[in-house]
Amino acid sequence: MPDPKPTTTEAPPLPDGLLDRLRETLGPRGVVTDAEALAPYLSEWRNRYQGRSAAVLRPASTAETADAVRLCAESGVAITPQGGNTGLVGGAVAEGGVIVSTERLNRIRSVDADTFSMTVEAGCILADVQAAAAEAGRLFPLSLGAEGTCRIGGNLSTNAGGIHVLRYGNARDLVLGLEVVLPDGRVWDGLRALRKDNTGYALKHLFLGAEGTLGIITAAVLRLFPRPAARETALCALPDAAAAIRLFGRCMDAAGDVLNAFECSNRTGVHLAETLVEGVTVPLSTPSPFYALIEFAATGADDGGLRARFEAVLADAMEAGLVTDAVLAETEAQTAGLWRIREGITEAQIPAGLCAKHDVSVPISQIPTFLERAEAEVRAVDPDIRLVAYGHFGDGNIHFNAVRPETVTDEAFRPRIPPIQRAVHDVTMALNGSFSAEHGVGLMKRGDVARYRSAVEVDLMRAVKRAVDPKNLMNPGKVLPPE
Ligand code: FAD
Ligand code: S2G
Ligand code: ZN
Repeated sequence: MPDPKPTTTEAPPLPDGLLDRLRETLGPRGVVTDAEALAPYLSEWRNRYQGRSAAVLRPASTAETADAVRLCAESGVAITPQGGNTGLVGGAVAEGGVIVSTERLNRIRSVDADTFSMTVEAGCILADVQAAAAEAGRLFPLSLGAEGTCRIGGNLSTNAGGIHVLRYGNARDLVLGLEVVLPDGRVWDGLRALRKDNTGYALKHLFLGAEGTLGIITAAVLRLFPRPAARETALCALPDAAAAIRLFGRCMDAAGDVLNAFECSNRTGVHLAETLVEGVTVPLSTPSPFYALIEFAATGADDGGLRARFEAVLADAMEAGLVTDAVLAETEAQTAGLWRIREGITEAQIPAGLCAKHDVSVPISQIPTFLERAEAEVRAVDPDIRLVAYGHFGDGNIHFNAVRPETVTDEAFRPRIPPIQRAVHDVTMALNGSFSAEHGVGLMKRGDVARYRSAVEVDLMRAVKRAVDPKNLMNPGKVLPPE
């Protein structure tokens, strides 16, 4: 359960003289203290937390970032790194100190098509990185609902997932090199575009997924891939989750080399999208208990073979009773319409009302068991909950969101969230799963780290934190449970 919002947005004052020194270093555009200008940096996507900070620093280069961090470290002032502020676990919520926004670190430094790599600064918006790769005839495959706002430093720092993990891996799998400003202001330049480099500890992996608690990522060398020439997308109606898992197996067997996405949803998820979000239309004749949105994509000349392969897989699956209806998009507009349904499920949760959200993963074969057990636990707390179960089933990742009943207010529902989350995470962990598949820990899931990660794991993480950030100034209070 997120920590209660502080009653005041009053930020603790900064030590005398620090702001003047920061303004000298960063220039007038580099330091924001005006309350109105500060507001967007202190809000949080789901409005669950209220940030408090006296200033946002906006360095325009790695050197400026290093100088700012050094000045803060000398004054013992905590730093909250912030990218697009789309994180969903409160990781970018400042609790005092300063915020360092990467928004002005937004240059695409270079694209090396022959090496299948590009070097970008941390403040580049994900959609801009995708576009720059496409311009060079390459693909940067990280893709998620917030891609128009989130920034690549935040993506790497949360080890973001999204819809193509199945084929290309998480954010951490897409990084060749990193540049990081350490908590004492030193710069680690690890910007190497090498796929093979066994020269000591894999330092980049300390910072990938560290949620800003070990340093500020200022640039990265990203892996690029061949751009698919052919892409086919289908929406399938299924009888249940078990059919989805068997269909996934068939897609992997028949077309594992081109399977680009395998997203699922129960009926409630699609129904809420259809009824609450503009522009969502489900082009199937009757509502279905379960749905799969599947994408094939192939590089090389598009001779129609990809579509034929997809049609054969779907026909066999219908024959076997795994798919009861399906639509294979004929045009780009129809493809976009199918993906609009998927995005709409996420968007629908805001107008639908307060919900107990879960971003869990289990071994793929355990998804039906998870859904059954977790639903039983949730219904025991409140039988009328609207249960949305959707997401990246191809990765074993379920966004299992228990939305308040229409007859219950947000306020009346709020106290039911902790027992629901505890029960759902207990079911997840009993199936050898993860209580945070892709969004990270932030502020929100520190209690789960204490409850479910072993003492050895927590000790090891504390040892790393103490070694890299001995003053505990880099995003303090995030990821690790209070000692
Ligand atoms: P922020 O929110 O600004 O920060 C996130 C964390 O990273 C914080 O701890 C912050 O301190 C740290 N950080 C930010 N920049 C840096 C830096 N340069 N160096 C070090 N630390 C830094 N996430 C998924 O994984 N998969 C999804 O499918 C997905 N879908 C989403 C859909 C929507 C509509 C929304 C709103 C969010 C979604 N998210 C998803 C969550 C979120 O978009 C990701 O966590 C994203 O990677 C956060 O990027 P950001 O730039 O907004 O980071
Ligand atoms: C997604 C985002 C938010 C949610 O859309 O895949 O990661 O509903 C999610 O938890
Ligand atoms: Zn997701």
